[in-house]
Amino acid sequence: MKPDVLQMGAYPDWDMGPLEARFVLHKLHEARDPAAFLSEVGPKVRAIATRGDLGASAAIIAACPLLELIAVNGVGYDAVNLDAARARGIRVTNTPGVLDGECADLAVGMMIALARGMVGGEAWARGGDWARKGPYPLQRRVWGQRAGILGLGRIGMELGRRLQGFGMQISYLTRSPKPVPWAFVADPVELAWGSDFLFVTALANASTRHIVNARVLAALGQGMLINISRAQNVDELALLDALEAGRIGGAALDVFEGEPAINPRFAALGNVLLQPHVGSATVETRVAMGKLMLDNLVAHFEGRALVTEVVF
Ligand code: 8YV
Repeated sequence: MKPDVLQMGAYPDWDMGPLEARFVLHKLHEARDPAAFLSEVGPKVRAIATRGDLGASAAIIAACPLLELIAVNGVGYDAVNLDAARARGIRVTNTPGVLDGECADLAVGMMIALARGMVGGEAWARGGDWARKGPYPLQRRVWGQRAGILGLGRIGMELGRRLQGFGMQISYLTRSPKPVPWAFVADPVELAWGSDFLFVTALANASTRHIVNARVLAALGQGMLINISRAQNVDELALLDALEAGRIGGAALDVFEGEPAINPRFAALGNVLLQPHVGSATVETRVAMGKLMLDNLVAHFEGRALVTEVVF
């Protein structure tokens, strides 16, 4: 008999065939009345298949008394209520390793696009009145500048390697120094103080909540912030205040509080580059993420070791 799995959100088409071949999927995201749907299917659910952005709340976990596994299609598991999972011995898997290069690429692209004003430059060239307007305003240099990486996990490492190619002077903050040729800094304010570009790549948990706060932004000054991690790592209201007042050089953001409904104050700003949470969003990487989530689900129900279990 196929195990019953609660599906929290949509997956690409290529994931659905293999998932449906092995599991009975209950699609919460397609339910007209999610609460009624959950009370009907919850009692038979043995696994939850979710995404980094959707996770699994305490209420969802409580609605599934037979739950054994929460499989996240995503590296971030901050939206999974780990306390609720721990209390019932429910295991959690994620998809680390297969999206590092993608997220690092996006961070580099965002840095260059923001610093060089590429979005405005595109409109300048496309708009038809370049001849009348004259040369595009001068922008900011990237190569050789100082980069700070807040969170030197797998994605932060990939990012650092790329930034080396731009001859940047790299500092990083992480729990303890790592064997890398970059400068370890223990304090986020100090990291921001020494950065022209401050990248946030840390996983999100209670200890990193608002790690980029008003003081860090003040230390960054006319430097630029690039966040490809989770919105909660940045005090978004402090960031909006700093951007509106021109107190920081700019921000490139892939993640937002309450996304996909983002604070409308962002749309009015000229010193930001906004992306719709697309760090891992390439065909190649999403194929690999889908396969890794499936491999974890299958391993669990075949009684084999999980491929990428979250230890919490
Ligand atoms: C997406 C992500 O949110 O990996 C993560 O943590 O944030 C993303 O890749 C999503 O989980 C993709 O399915």
